[in-house]
Amino acid sequence: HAAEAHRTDLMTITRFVLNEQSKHPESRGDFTILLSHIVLGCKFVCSAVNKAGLAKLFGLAGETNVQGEEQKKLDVLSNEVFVKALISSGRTCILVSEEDEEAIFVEPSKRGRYCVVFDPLDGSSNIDCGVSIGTIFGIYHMKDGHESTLDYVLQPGKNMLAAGYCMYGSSCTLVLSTGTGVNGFTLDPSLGEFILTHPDIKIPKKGTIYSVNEGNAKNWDGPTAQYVERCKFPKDGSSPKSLRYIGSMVADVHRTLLYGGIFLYPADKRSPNGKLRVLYEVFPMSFLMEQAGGQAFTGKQRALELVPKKIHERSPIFLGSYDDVEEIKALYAAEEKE
Ligand code: P6P
Repeated sequence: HAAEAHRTDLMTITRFVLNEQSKHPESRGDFTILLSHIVLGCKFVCSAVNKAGLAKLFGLAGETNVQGEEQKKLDVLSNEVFVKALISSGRTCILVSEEDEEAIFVEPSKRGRYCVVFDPLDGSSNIDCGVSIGTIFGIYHMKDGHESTLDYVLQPGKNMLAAGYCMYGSSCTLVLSTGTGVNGFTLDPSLGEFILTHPDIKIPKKGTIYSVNEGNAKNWDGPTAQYVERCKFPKDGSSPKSLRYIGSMVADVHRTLLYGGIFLYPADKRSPNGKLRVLYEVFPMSFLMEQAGGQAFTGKQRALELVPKKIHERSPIFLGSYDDVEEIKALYAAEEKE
């Protein structure tokens, strides 16, 4: 009967968010409306990404498609979809996108109380070889009645109300936290609905996988080099960790969240702040990791304590299983003392 009940009692992401909303009687449902527009964007990008390969096959891509229209690059298309969906929700005031140099200030008639920071299609360089890619987003709440200024998005990640990602891979999976744990939803294309498939995700306390681009090893600082060395040649006689690196953040983080282990994008001599962007890569993934019982560290501090000064600022990041991140924190602390 339980299986039967499960099949007929479909917990869609919309129902799930409404349940969450009912815990806040004062809520006017604005957040639910905002999320439903983000979900709409994810559904659209999912279908566009899945068709992209096909388009390439029939040579529709390149410059023009059969209608003779300019074939937009997927990340540009995805960005337009999310910007339009977020503005049309009437619940946003500032948008920061990886694709736009400047922040978007929503016109007063459509302005709401939320600021959304997002990477519409992270890892898009991987599309042509079929590697999973994704949308990453974070949501800040803006105090009522203030003029929209950049200060509302240059906040530490711990002030985020919600964060999540949608991974476009063998299935379309949306992982979301609104501050009370992490839940995963899988798109059922026949229903066009995201169904709760991973309730209350908790990351294993310690993992057996490390995930880093070993090609940058020459440029790593001491603690990172030491940590990776330990992963490969453990001193305590334990077995070496496995290396898994996809090179698409959403895919690497999703595997880390479900299987455990640590994902590293360290600083190196060429890029002292690493490569990943604070607002719409580091913060949302760090928020999710902490909500799932893991942690996230920049090499200097808890990632969510960082206060960005610029909207496209970068930071080194070490995130994943609590104990694994604890180990690299100790190495950085020891270097601090020297
Ligand atoms: P590297 C993809 O380009 C991306 O922004 C992230 O999705 C990914 O984690 C990282 O860069 C990979 O960078 O230098 O290892 O190729």
